[in-house]
Amino acid sequence: MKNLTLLFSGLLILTGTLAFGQLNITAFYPHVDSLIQFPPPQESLAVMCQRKVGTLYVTLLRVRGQENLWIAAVTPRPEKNLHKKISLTVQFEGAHPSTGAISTWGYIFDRNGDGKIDYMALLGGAAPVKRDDFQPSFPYRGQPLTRADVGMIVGHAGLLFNHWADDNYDDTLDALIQIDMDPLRDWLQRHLVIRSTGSAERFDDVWGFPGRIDGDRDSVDHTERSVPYNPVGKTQPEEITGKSFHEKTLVLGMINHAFALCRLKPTSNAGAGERKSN
Ligand SMILES: [Ca+2]
Ligand SMILES: [Ca+2]
Repeated sequence: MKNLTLLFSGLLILTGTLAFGQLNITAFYPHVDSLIQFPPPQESLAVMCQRKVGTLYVTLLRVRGQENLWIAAVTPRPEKNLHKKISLTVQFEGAHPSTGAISTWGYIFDRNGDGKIDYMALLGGAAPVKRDDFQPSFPYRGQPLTRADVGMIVGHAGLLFNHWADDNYDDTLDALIQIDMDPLRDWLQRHLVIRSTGSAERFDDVWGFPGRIDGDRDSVDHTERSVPYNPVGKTQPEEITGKSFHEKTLVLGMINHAFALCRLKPTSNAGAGERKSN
């Protein structure tokens, strides 16, 4: 029972009590990426609970039929019908990929089954993703697009997520898989793996991957305390630092606090069926 059952036409199916504890960020990422590519039906989303945590509102949503699959949204105001306002698939404004009405949400996981979230795939934006068919002649940002170029954008567009993990389960994030855009075009170029495996806030494992995480690797210009990247939706590079990890650790804490306030647990007993909700 304690396993991750994968792959029914590429769909991720989560069953029973999860025992993901042995899976660090690079091992767990492909499963979450598969879920992102083949999300559950929008109508299976159900809001379980919403609580004010500090100055923000945390909403916990579950996917009906998948006991252990949770989504959290953090919003400045209490939101009704969040299951309709977040979109699990890419939307379009004209030919521009977009995230939908509420974009501050993510898939959340308790890999080691201790009742606390330790992995968050947080929505970063929407954009086309470079694949093998990407041509280097594709226009730069601001240049005119042909109808075929627009077709390429629409055909390759998807939701993009940054994956944050607490790989040693001490409630502090220590690993990240970050979106890194083409600096000259609004296309996803690659992801960056940024990990502190030893002392806190020193990035001692940093590399990039343009395709699959187990495929070719890129080197990444960085220091022990700062990793530059090209964010989605912006034209200037930014950097990942210890502060970035602190800020997202606060989000992780808020989500776990919301579970406690809601008297819910992200994990459930194997075979327990539909859990009581409050
Ligand atoms: Ca956990
Ligand atoms: Ca940690």
